[in-house]
Amino acid sequence: MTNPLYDTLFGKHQGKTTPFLRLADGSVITHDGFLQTAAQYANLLTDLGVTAGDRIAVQIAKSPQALAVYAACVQAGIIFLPLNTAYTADEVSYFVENSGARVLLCDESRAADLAPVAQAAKAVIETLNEDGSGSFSTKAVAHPTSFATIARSADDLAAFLYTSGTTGRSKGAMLTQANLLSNAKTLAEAWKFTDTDVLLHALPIFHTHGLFVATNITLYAGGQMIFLPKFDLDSVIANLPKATTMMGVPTFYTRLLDDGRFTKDLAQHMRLFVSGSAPLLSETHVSFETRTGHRILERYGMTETNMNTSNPYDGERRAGTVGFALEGTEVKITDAATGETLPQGDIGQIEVRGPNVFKGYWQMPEKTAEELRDDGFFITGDLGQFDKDGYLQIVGRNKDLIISGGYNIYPKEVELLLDEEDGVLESAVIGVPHPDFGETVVGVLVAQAGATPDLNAIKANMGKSLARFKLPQKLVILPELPRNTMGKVQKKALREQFADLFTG
Ligand code: MLC
Ligand code: AMP
Repeated sequence: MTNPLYDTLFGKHQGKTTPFLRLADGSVITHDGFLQTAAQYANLLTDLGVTAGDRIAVQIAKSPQALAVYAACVQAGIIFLPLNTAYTADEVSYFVENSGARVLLCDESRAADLAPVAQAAKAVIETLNEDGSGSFSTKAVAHPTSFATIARSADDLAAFLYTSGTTGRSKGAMLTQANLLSNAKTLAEAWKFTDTDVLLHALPIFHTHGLFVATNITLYAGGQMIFLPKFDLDSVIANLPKATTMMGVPTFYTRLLDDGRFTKDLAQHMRLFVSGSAPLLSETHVSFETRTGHRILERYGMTETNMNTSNPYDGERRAGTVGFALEGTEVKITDAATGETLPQGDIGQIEVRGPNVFKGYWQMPEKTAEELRDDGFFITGDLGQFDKDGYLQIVGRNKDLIISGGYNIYPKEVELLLDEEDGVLESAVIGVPHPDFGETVVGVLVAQAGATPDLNAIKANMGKSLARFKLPQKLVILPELPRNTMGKVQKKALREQFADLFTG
């Protein structure tokens, strides 16, 4: 194969006039139509001077054209760097600079804001809007609808996905063609995807879940996707009867269960519901089965590793667990201090190894060495245990991380900004239970002597540089932060103190 990822996911569909994407307005994009757009984009990118191994940063709304940019990158050997649309110019600036992206693709409405970012990083800026318009597509139509696929090997890089670090600096996880391909094949087989499947796709496509899990599996199997711009309850309920499978974060499933229109009849013909990216509460699992007769299949993964474990397709899908290691992937529970494997039943850090595990963090050899062992095991930062039947349970995190509605927030990044605010002496940012998002962000402040910090002004100011989903939903002032004898802030005590803030 000249380009394993392109040939396996995209190339094999060339010439097929069967549907690939079904849009909310009822229109259909065929496999071949999609690939022709992708080829025009690949030609345009080449014209812009982007060559194999270069990066392009992409902060655009979900659309068929946005997905075609991913396909174009794979075909041209360009490293695809998708970014959350909620990121501010400050945040985007870091990713563009750090990755050395040659092109920054954004929505027209953001172009004025992001032009200085692109200029500072010597990147070309182009626009692509949700409706497919923009400077990028206008230029692309003049290009041929075929492109000579650039040869790549399985070990070549296909994508950078940035994941925040405990120190506040984001790390670019380097994913190879083999990482993505092995996971697509393993998951498609484990979950029995075929070309008759129609996946209801309501996830964003700038993260592993919506981009690699949902999309790559569908492409691998040759199925179709009902491609919705975002998770909108009315739209999901209207489209569910046309689908066979759905993937989502737990918030998708709790929102569906909160709606009376979501009935057994509506879900009757569905083959599979998959949940991941955040813990699915056992009670959600049980309520879902009671309402629909379906047991949600929960799996476990992360940006650096794609998917690691899954509950079985056939056999018991056990609530509160993420199942077994996927084919070809090893999972072990180790002692954080010694790295030794622990006996069954003990709680320890989860480590994984396999063809799905990334190559390292872009230009961060020390960070890579801290988390990726020489023998190939990746230290996930999650804590878990195997139950007596070998199902993996995730019991907590060894990393200071909040997961809200499936988005990750690293407290350190928020604390650094909070500490800069007027009248703030110090701060601690914690995650507390939230009925919709699972967890949400709370900022605990200590005021400088004699100061009375203006909490509304602080929130407004932080919103200028921080994506809205990372902003504390509540700020509280305490006389001091609880600390242990070593002086370390006791976040556990704070989490307990504020546990009922949104659920009480
Ligand atoms: C939106 N908002 C959130 C939020 N999403 N706040 C906290 N957490 C979130 N996840 C805020 C917005 O900033 C806005 O705030 C308000 O909520 C309304 O925005 P919205 O866009 O209308 O929200 P909504 O459409 O309801 O989005 C919620 C959601 C979405 C759950 C549907 O967040 C979502 O699609 N999440 C999926 C994330 C995902 O794909 N994760 C996979 C990561 S990969 P304001 O202040 O402006 O009103 C990974 C690996 C793996 O983890 O294992 O899969
Ligand atoms: P990300 O860095 O966005 O890829 O997020 C990965 C993290 O999400 C993992 O390290 C876990 O902490 C969490 N995660 C993913 N899937 C699950 C799951 N099924 N249950 C609990 N946590 C999960």
